[in-house]
Amino acid sequence: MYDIVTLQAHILQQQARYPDATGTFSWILSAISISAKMIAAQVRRARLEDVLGSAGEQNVQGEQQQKLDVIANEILLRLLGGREGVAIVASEENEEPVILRAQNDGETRYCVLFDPLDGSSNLDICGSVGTIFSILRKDQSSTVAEDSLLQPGLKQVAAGYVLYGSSTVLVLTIGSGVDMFVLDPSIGAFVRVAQGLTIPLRNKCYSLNEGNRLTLPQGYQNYLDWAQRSGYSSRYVGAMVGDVHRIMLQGGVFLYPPTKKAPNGKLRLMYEANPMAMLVEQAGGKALVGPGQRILELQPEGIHQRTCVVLGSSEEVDHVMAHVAG
Ligand code: AHM
Ligand code: MG
Repeated sequence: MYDIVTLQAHILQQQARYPDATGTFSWILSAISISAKMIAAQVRRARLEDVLGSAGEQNVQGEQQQKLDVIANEILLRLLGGREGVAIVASEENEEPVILRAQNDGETRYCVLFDPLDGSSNLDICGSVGTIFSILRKDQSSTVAEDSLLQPGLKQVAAGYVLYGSSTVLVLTIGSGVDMFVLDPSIGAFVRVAQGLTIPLRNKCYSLNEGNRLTLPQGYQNYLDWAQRSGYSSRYVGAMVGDVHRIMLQGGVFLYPPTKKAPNGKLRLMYEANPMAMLVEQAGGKALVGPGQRILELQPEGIHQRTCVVLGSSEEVDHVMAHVAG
């Protein structure tokens, strides 16, 4: 017989390892878990409720917002806003961070950053979408709220994603390994299905938007030539959460290099690259911007900053970098 451990029980078990813990942090994770269930329910009913398609507005990146993007964003803002331990919330969908409790009153408070519905163009075709989140400790010394968000990914206290796929999966790290939970809709709880996930060291599979191939820097084109000659497969969901989840379980490499359209890369450092990099490294993989340059070491300069991303199985990332370094 094995124990059935819900996400809530798992969080309490982790909290018990720190005798001084006040529960503030656990309470924030519980808000994320409830948000994930609410968003999952909306995603399942999207076509029935007619919340597919564009909301007619552009987000701060100049992209069309989907109606469900807006709904998912509001769910997270409302749930996290109600938690005393949250100082600042920053979302890919909002130009400015939402400052909830910014006074430096000595209380330990946290900043939560998220991409509420990543890969939302997959919604209309019933494909995978996800939520990505990152938690930082608020820097008590900073007087300007945005400054306390601009910490390198290495400072993240926790990171995770929720994949709304054929089942709803939550993958979480709080800095010591990666655990995976699946939502059991019959009881409304996330149940732990794996502890200490490790990414396979190698898998001959790459994941990128190959339509951009001709505008990639030469090193990436050379890598693709090499991979294709070496019998690699190509897999691309078009939603980072879906692609990274496959790599977490089966290995391979995910790339979003600079392109002509997006010369600094398309993915956002704070909402996408940093949390995924923490998860990948915690699972024994690598997450780099370029040769020898970890995503987690980048000093952010703006909350919506973009970056090049190469992450996944350690040996597969090395193969890419060997070609990029040329
Ligand atoms: P989004 O946050 O606007 O949904 O964009 C991020 C998504 C990632 O999930 C995915 O990996 C990438 O954009 C796909 O981009 P492309 O369509 O250029 O391949
Ligand atoms: Mg996104």
